[in-house]
Amino acid sequence: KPKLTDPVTVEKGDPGSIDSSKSDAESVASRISYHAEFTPSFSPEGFHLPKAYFATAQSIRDSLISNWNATYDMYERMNVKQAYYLSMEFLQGRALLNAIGNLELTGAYAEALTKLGHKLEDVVSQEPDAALGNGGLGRLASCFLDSLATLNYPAWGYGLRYKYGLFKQLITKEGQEEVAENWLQMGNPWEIVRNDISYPIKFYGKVVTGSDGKKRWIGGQDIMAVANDVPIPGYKTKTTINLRLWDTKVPPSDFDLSAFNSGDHTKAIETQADAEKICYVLYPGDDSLEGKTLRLKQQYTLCSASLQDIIVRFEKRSGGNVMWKEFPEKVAVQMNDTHPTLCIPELMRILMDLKGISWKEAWDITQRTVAYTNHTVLPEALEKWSLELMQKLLPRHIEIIQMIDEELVNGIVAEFGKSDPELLERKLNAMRILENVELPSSIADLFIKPKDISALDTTQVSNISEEEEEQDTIEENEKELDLEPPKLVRMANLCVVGGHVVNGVAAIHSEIVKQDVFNDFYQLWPEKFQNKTNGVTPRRWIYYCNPDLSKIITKWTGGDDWVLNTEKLSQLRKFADNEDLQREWMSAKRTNKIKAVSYLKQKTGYSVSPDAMFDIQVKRIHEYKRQLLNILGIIHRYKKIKEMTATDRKDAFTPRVCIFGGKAFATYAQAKRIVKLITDVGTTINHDPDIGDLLKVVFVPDYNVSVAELLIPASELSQHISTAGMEASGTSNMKFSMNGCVLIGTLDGANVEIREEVGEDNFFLFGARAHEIAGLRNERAQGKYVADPCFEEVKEYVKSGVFGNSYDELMGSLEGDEGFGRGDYFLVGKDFPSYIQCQEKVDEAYRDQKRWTRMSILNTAGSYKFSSDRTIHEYAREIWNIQPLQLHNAT
Ligand code: B1N
Repeated sequence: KPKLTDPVTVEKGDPGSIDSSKSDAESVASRISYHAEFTPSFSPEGFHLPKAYFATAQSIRDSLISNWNATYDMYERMNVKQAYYLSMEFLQGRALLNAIGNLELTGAYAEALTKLGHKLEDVVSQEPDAALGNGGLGRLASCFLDSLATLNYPAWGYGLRYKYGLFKQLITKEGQEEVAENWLQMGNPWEIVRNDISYPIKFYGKVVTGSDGKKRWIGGQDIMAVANDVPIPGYKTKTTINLRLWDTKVPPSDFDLSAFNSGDHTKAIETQADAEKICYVLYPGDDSLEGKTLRLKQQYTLCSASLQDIIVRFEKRSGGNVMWKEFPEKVAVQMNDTHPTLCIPELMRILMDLKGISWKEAWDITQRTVAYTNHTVLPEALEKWSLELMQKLLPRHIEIIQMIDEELVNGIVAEFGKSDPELLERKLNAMRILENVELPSSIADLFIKPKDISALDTTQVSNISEEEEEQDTIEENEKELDLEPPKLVRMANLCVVGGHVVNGVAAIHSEIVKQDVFNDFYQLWPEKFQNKTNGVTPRRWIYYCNPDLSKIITKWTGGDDWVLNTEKLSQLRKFADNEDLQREWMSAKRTNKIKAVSYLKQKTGYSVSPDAMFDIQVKRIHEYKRQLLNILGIIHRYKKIKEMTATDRKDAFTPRVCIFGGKAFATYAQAKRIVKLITDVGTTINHDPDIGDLLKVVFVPDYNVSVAELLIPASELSQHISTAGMEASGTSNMKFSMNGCVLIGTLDGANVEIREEVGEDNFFLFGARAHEIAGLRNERAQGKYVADPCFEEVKEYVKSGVFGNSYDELMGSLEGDEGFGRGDYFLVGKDFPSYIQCQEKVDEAYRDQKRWTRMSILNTAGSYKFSSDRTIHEYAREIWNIQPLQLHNAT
């Protein structure tokens, strides 16, 4: 590979050559050379790969900017309704190949770069991943942008421009280590800073009431949010939408020159650092007060800057005649989970305090504008903010939230009446936005606690049980120690109350949202609740990442229009047993496996055989996703192999390469132990001479979008094995299925719908069902659970120290409630026997390669529903009410 110093020379760039309308290789080469010379990010000599990447990106950026401008002009002219997707995360990955492909310039660029001494694939792999997200939620936002642009919907994304994205993961002998990911170090050719688009953002301060009765929020800390635009090109369309990312700065007047001049340099730059650090890192750990404040500042910055921007645009497009009640006819705001909940009180504040609109009208506008997507039912992930912290940081917003809560309380009382105080109390506890906050006294008087009765009526005292007495003492002690339960703001409840639609992200998840998490709200407002099953973009997740398979699909479905109309994929069904297709299909998979083999060798040092089955589980490491079940299954397999003679082994087991990848949250100790166990098991098994190619275990470090693009096409079996009811949807399951990979999984999230589409025979199902989980946990807690002997054996094996001595805590969590025991909350032991049995069926199916290839083809054929194009059409029609609007390609 050329190094930075290799002097590949190019002809001088010609300023006259940057006309981006010509798409022949010669013109493209000339534009690249021009940028190498005139938009320097590097010193003038040489045309090494990093420079080639920059010049190439800059040349394509020119085309994107002119399409972006044309798209924006059209929206301005037509004044159409626009949707805005607000998200704290966008997991964009690389942009270059996608942009070149969407503009249909792949051939010209490949040829141009060859002329200039490089290969297109080497150039595109220079790009660092834009990892402004943690996992599925952020990647979904990016898939949505791709579909919005491709389908010509007038829509934008709004997010934050984090300086450091998701950390880089190193795998050492100690397990996972985190290193800062400085993705902007070499500059980012895809962002266009808009120094003329910035908005003031305020924190702290106080609220005063003016003589006109109007509330004003004054004092405190003032910063600026500055727009950075990332153009998002649609596929085979001129439409280029916008991802606007906010960066934070101090207002220009805030630099303390006198402090600097008098030698206090630190003080002078302090205010600057204080503003800039808001956008330093994605999701800073929030277990310290400082961390919490920073995260809340991030959320507010996103909401306030985006809404100010949206409102300025609305006012401008209204000309001199602003009709606020028409705002929801021009603007739809989608909140990606609860992280942008502050949109609700912020929109209320702007409308009332700055635009002089009444509470009633502002509330009506707000409700009709915003909608909320729920992405998780895990109680610990449902955001609650300390009321005290919010009161300090956002005093006006808390007043508004208190008003909303009060109106809600009145509404609940009106709905359920006061005749059944117990029912009313239950409803209020479930639905209120504020938690542990007193009710207005007119309502609070209805609920007299038993304790209070005892104080009034001494004859009742003897009826109080010992337990109750104990509880009373605890409560009294807490009061004495001032340990009142913390006052909290429940963001999800605020979203449900403040938005006009609440949606889950897969059919089963949306049912859980209705029947369980928000059941009281569902009973009150059933019409608010919807399902929008997630999807992924077929451009990135088949067409660009799997060119060999794409060619085959194009050939057998009679054209490449499946890239836009994935329904066409279902035509593959009728050829599932065709020998020619099967041969081509297997050969494409093998090519992809061979690429992965060399990547694995380079990243982990392990050599694996492309003849073995590639069995992959890649996703964030979390106990509910049960990477532990997978690795314990592997250990079971290893033990069984060891117990057999060399010939028996070969007959009993299908050779497998078990690949893991994924990051554990830096402070999630149990997840980190799982990573360590996987790598330790790999060290033992991969060096065991008895095993050879029959079993290999590899942990791929630093899993990200680009690694996924390499591994998914190479995968044959993929694991989606969460405890039923806990994975809201999953989206990698869709990507694997599209790429002809067979799934093993539980009836959870989108697995349910994937299995329906690809057919039961083409999905390996095991494990307990969602409705059984609570009962199973109860049984366990009551000691009624009968342990599976194989599972106990595997646990003991790990505890015996074969893979190292640090696993007492991890294995202990799978046991009762003593010591490290956590009662196996995720039911790994319960599902273990059915998982092992199911894996035996997988082995058997794989031995018959014709049968397996048929299953593989039927997975791709059945995956058409999981295109994010389908999902976006549903959001557009059923939530946002927006229409496509297309530029003529000739303009
Ligand atoms: O959102 C994805 C789903 O496919 C996954 O099943 C779901 O787990 C994921 C707090 C989250 N839910 N909640 C989050 C992310 C960041 C954070 O700070 C919660 N991510 C999901 C897309 O629908």
